[in-house]
Amino acid sequence: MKKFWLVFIPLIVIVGAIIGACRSTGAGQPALLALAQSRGLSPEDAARALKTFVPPGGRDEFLLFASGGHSGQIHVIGVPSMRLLKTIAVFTPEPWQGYGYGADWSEIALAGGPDAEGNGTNGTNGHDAHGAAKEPLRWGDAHHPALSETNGKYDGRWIYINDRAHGRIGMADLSDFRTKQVLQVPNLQTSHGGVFATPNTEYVHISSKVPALKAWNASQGQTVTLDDHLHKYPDIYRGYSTFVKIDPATGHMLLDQSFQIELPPYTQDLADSGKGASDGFAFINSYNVEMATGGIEQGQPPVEIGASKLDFDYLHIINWKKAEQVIAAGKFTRINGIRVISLETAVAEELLHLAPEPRSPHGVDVAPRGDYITVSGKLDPHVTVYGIDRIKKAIAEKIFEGKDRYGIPILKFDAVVAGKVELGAGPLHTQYDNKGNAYTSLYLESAVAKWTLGEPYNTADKAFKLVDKISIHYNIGHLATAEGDTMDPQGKYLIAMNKWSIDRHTNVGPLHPQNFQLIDLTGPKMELIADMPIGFGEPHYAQLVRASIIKAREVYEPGTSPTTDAKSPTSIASEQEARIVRKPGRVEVWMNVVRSHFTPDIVQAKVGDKVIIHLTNTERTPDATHGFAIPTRNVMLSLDPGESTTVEFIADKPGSFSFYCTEFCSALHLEMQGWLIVEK
Ligand code: RUQ
Ligand code: CUA
Repeated sequence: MKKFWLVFIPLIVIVGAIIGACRSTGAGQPALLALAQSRGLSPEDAARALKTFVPPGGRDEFLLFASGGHSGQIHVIGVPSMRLLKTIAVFTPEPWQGYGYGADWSEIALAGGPDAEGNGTNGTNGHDAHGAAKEPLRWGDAHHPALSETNGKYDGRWIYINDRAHGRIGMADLSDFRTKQVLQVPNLQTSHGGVFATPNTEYVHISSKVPALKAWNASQGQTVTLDDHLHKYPDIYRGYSTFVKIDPATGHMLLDQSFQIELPPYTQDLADSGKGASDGFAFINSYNVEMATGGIEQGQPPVEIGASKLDFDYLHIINWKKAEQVIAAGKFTRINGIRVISLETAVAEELLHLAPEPRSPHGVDVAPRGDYITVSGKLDPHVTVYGIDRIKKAIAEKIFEGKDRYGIPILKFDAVVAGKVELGAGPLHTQYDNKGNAYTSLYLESAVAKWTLGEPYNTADKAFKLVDKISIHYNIGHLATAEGDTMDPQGKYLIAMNKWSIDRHTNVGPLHPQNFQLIDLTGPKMELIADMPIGFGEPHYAQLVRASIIKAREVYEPGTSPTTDAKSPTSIASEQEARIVRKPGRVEVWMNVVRSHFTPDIVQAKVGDKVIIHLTNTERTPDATHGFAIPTRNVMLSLDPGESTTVEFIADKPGSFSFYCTEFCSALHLEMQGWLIVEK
């Protein structure tokens, strides 16, 4: 311990000198020293504290948009302080924001989002090509967030995330951090590959994970048997790569302008977008090219064994710009409401190729200039780096080593691989920095490996080379470096997203939090500087963006509907416009919401009446959010300043129900209440 302090004293002197120079009232050096000692902090700990500390009222330099896993949400975390700033509800109800508790904007989002006219739903959710319920789903497994991009860089406008469980994509607008649309992508049951945005957010890509029954539509009387599953698997299942068209003005997903490419029923895994040198391409990993069906009781091996028989799986290389032309030429079939390019057409038009990749790969991650594509081995200690120049050449010169059973040409492995690097056990995902380095998570080894991309990036190095490694705690999945999957990585920080925390935090019961770890990339060696327990679901991927790129509004323009981001026709401008209109079987209310009362504050209805309440928060003050909650029913709204929202329900039971504002909005917040009186 003594030695520590010998090292530490000079540091304290420097820190103290800086503080002393900047502030006349700064803590003295002995006080700082005593403080660190009294808290049992080592010199390294004290330095880490200084690296991550954001003073009261200060701002973080970066924002981490992290998937919430089966919480169905996106979590927004300040970096380097690792403070949670916001949760965006996407696939699951969230009462604070009134998401999924009666507010029209959230019900519209959960039900598919507004149609082209900006109102109602497009009815795509609850469509039941796979037998899904008509009632909107109330859960999802949020995996891979994708911020929208312009010229291959984050533009801070929208964020998309896939639902691993259902093949859905949620879209949130970063002007108000609210979900606007949840789209069930047809023909997908599950999803993993993506989402990613193409370099100008022309499309957001999502592909199936476990293949789904081909052109399946249970409502058309199709059936399937166990025998089909076990013996006709290669014929009856298909994967799909989906390019979901994005409206360049609103960020909404436009199903009628989207398309799919039919894929073999391998299990398509992670995917990434080409950019720069590889713009126009998409890359998807796969496993289970063996097409193992499972069925332990039927004498089949479990999938984990059946899917690992062969030494190679296939990297799928898709030329989506070519696919666009094929669609424009009308060479598609519409299946369950989306245009689909068949496998035969994809092969004939030469827009789909395979390249062997070492068995059971996981992540595929395109380098900043788009020249290299890194594939992680999962069961192989190497990452394999493919060169886009080599891929293009092999395609042009038809350097094939054969075809798969569906006739898709397989590019020769040696012709397309630019190099391999041995990193350690269980490589999963790779991100990049601004100095020509790549960072790969090692699941089995619980470590992050730093390696160089070689000459085109960093003239000091001629080859792909492992240069540093750091242990993490424990079992890292994804990792995120600052803008590390864009054409403009920022370096500086890396967040390790760890699946297990074991002994890192106070025991709060057998379900331990996940563990995010912040790693400083600025020194010659990577340094772990903070832990952040994550006590909700299992996060997957995250993206780290400069906070200055996100421009959220402070308040809404008066009367704004969060669905359309325009003035709602049912909004009111002031208390004077508040009113109740009664018709047989129906009560319609235009309610003003302001500190500290609702107008009207008594709503009278008869049992069986349909009650429609249009609420407008007519405040202009930031933070003057009001809630509107009615006990005994699922009505729980939140109205931000300027917002207008509608809620509808049937007054199905008699009684007097006291509704109230759920936000402590003023000194007389408790008085902000009213009654719904339902007469017999
Ligand atoms: S992956 S299990 Cu993002 Cu490593 Cu989903
Ligand atoms: Cu409004 Cu409390």
